[in-house]
Amino acid sequence: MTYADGRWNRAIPLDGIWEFAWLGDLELGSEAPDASLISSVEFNDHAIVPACFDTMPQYAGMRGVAIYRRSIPEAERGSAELINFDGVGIWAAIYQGTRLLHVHRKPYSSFTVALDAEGPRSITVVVDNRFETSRSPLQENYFDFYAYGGIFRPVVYLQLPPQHLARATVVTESVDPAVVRVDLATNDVCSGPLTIVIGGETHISETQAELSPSGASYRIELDGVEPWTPESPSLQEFRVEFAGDLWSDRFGLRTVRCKGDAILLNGEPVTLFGWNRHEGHPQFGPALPPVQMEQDIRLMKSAGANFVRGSHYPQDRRFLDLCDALGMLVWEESLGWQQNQRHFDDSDYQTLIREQQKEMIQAHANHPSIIIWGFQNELNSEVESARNVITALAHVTRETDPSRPVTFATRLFWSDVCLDLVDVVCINTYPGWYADDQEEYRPLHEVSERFDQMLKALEQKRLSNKPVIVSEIGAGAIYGFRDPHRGHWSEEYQRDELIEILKAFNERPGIAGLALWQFCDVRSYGSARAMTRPRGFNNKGILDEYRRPKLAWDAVRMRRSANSEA
Ligand code: ADA
Repeated sequence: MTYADGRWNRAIPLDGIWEFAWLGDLELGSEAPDASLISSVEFNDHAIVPACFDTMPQYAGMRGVAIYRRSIPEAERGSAELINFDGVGIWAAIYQGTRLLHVHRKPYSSFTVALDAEGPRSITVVVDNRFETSRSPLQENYFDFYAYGGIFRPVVYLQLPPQHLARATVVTESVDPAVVRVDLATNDVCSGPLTIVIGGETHISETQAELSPSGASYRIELDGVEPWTPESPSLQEFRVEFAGDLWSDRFGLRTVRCKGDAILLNGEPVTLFGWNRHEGHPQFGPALPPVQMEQDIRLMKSAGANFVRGSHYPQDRRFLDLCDALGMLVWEESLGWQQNQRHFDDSDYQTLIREQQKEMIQAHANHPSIIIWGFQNELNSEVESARNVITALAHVTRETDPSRPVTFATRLFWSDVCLDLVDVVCINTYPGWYADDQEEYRPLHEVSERFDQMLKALEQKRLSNKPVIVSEIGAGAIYGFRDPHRGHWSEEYQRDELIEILKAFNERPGIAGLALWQFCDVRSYGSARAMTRPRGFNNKGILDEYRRPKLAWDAVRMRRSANSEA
């Protein structure tokens, strides 16, 4: 659960320059460092938060332990003090002074720690970016995206009444008539006056309401509220005042449902087109400046996109805010990449991914841009045991938020045994790149053939009654490598393949969505696996890592903008 959303009126940012020390290959074992180690650290340097320590020139590419420290504001007596971290990787231990408050094992998850009012006014964070499956099993070395270390998303300090709102979520029940449900939960059983204000109008006013951690719901009919759409992303302000506490946030009036093979946005079928996007930049890793996030969204929109898949982890809340404001539909998913039986049998891992899924949904439920919840990209879903994993995750997802469809992306459309368990069938496929025929030069004909095979497989599996998204497809190209032979890695081949992909998609209107792989090049494996990744980057970006367009960009832009105008 995150307390920072809706708390901007009471949040004090802790971003800026923190004290820092590099502890390198310090042995951590299975426990967080004890007080004596924390108190003996000599903070001999400084580091920026939010940022990745392994993008600092002297630690670039290194794995090990880093430690951060800074002071925290003074509190009024009797208040609850919390610190929210929006994203830290890979493993972290949080201390007030030298007292351990929390061990964090879920990279990219937002989490909140409670402070001790009597404790010292400083916070210390130990961060380890080494791969260690017993301490930090969610992110592994074999993933095809670089695992950065550091406090790479914002940190905020909050001072709240001791009994306070823990969540305030607005769910659209219907767009016309406009009806929403406001779900409230507190940290503790608590009673007091309650007011719910939407768009400046007071809708609920009770002199003595009782709220608890298990929650209460209020149904509210609204008048004259514009629905949220990508074309007209109209946001509504809401405010909840309860027993001296205040929560203010935004929501959008919009519904999303699956009906047959269509995805309905506000009751109308929507065709999704856009990109998979990693939070990545060669100099900042995932700690992108917000202006880069904004540019990314504007770039995608300029090329005709209405959709982005936040591959492959919970997103930075500022990116989601921007998607809300600029009108971009989002698929958000918890962290996962090609998990297999080893992970299915690991109860610690299974608990952590379910927690991350639930926390991601609770933290981001008010973002109208999010229309799909996903998890476990390309897990080994051809084995029966994967069904348990997906059933459990789909259950957590639907229980936490029944208002959005659920999915996972498969790469095994013929042999997959789990697709019936989710609402949207999502297929990652690389015809013409990871080609069927490894001997053929420029096997571009595989693209339309693969689309047909996919649809045939779904028909045979009796899945044609679900919406289908081609959730990854693309080809690699090295920026600037132009070649008259137009073969693999040339910008020409990527462009030719992208043209085939768009053609195949346009010719099959029954496919509900297409997410190209990928928006821009991103740093990949930090191991010898990089052999298959020239420069150590996944080069399937249609922009390079600095967002410079490859040849394919204009080809996509011209075809898709023309298509959206048609
Ligand atoms: C998979 C995976 C992506 C990326 C892609 C590729 O489909 O989901 O994260 O690794 O392959 O580039 O090969």
